[in-house]
Formats: sequence, structure tokens, C-alpha cells
Amino acid sequence: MTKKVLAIHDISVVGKCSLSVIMPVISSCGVEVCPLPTALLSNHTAFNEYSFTDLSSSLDLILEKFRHQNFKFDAIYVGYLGTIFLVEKICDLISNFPKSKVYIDPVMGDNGKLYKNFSIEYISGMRKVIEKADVIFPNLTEACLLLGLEYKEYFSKDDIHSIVKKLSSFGPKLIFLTGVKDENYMYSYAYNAENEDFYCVNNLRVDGNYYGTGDIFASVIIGKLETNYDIYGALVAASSFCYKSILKTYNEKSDSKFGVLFETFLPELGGK
Ligand code: PXL
Repeated sequence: MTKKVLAIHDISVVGKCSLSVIMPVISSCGVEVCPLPTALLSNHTAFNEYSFTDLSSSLDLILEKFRHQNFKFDAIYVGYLGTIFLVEKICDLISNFPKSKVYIDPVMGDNGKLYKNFSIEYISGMRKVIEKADVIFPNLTEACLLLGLEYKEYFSKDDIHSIVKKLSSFGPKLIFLTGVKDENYMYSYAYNAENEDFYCVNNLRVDGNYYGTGDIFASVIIGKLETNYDIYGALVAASSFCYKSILKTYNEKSDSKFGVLFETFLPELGGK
């Protein structure tokens, strides 16, 4: 049976990220997405201005109908929330679906910096949210923020091993870590706390900042895990899909602020 994922994220109209990439990517893996938008932005927050309309006031109404209709989801996927109110609310929401697998991307920052409008309070809120998760997808910046570690551009493989292990002590059994680099390569890691397996894949570094790729990476992983790929298979599929999209964006000199050129690769996700 086709799996169903409730995806709780913002919609940014311009600058492909969050629901605009999550929906096509997860769908292309052969998994149904039920989008629950938490906010409507003109564009993502890396542009020098943006509008932000908070949609969280509709959440209670939606949840009430979900309860009346007894709607069920195989999984819940939570990402960019943007307000501390929503961070607190999301813990309640998750507890309404005890049977769903919980995937959380603690979206807060990148390249060593918090995104605009995020505070220390938000970081502590996110530490509580990830306790509810089965699987998390921090990038290196978010991992450091969650653990209270100083961000460095380069970490050794042993450091990364200890970072993912510490993250799993918050509760999630499976950690996918992105945004790790050295001079030549970008690395993505997975750590399974249940058997302590630690996986790594790498791709050549491509110059530039590629917005929305964290959302695309997590979406491929979810699409693949929900269609019975193993952890390593999902990791390889996600990092290769992101790499191809980044390389096309670079080769075609497309402005990466507007997101990566992932669309033509969707059929390769091969959902049956
Ligand atoms: O891709 C993460 C993301 C999602 N949503 C919004 C963002 C960002 C990253 O900048 O600004 C609104």
C-alpha cells in the first residue's frame, strides 16, 4: 500500500525549498504527501527581505478535523517552523499520532550561522522537539547548535562519529548528518544507534551555497525509507540526487538562491 506522510513545513513561494521541493520529491519516490503549511513566505529567508504570514492559528482546527475523521499517517515529517510558538505546539501535535514514524529536520541555520529571526530559545525548543523523533536530519551547523558545540568548517570523521552518537542520546535512533566538508569533498553520514552502524558517502565539492538541498536530501531519505530501502541505500540515493541537482545548477549558471535544478532528475527516483 502507498505510504502517507504528513509534511509540516512552510511554503516559500520563490526560492525552491520546504513544501515546494518536499512534495514533488517524496511523491516521485512513490509516497503520498499530505502538506500542512505552517507559514506562507514570499521567498525563503536568505533573501534580503521576505514576507511571513503565520498560519499556525489554523492548526487546532485542522487537528480537530483529523481527529473526527480518524485520519492516519504512516509518518510525520517536520521541518522549518520559524516561531517558538510552533516549536512548542509541534510536540503536542506529534503526540496525537503515536503510531506514526517521526522524522524531524531541526532547520535553524547553515554555514555556522543561525537563520534570520532564530534565537537561543528556539534552539532549546528544538532540543525538546527532537526527543520525539525517530529520525533527524541536522546539518553540521544545526548539530553544533543542538549540542552546544563551537562550529568549525572542518571536523574529522572521529569527531563526526562522536557528534552523531551524542545526538542519538537525545532520543532519535537514526541520525542523518549533512554539510560536512573538507577541501575537496562534501560528506553525508548516517548513524543507526540501534546497532551503532555508521555510514558515510561523499561527492566532489561544487562552489556555492545551494538553498533547499537540506529539504531535498531529507525528502529522498524519507521517500526511500518509507519504500523499504535500507539506510545505506537511502543515503546513497539522497546524496546522489542532491549532487546531480547541484551540479546542473552550477553548470547552467542558475542563481542558486532560487533553489537547485532538481526537476529533470525526479523520474530517476523511480517510485513504483
Ligand atoms: O530550506 C530550509 C528553509 C525552509 N524554509 C525557509 C527558509 C529555509 C532556509 O533558509 O528560509 C523559509
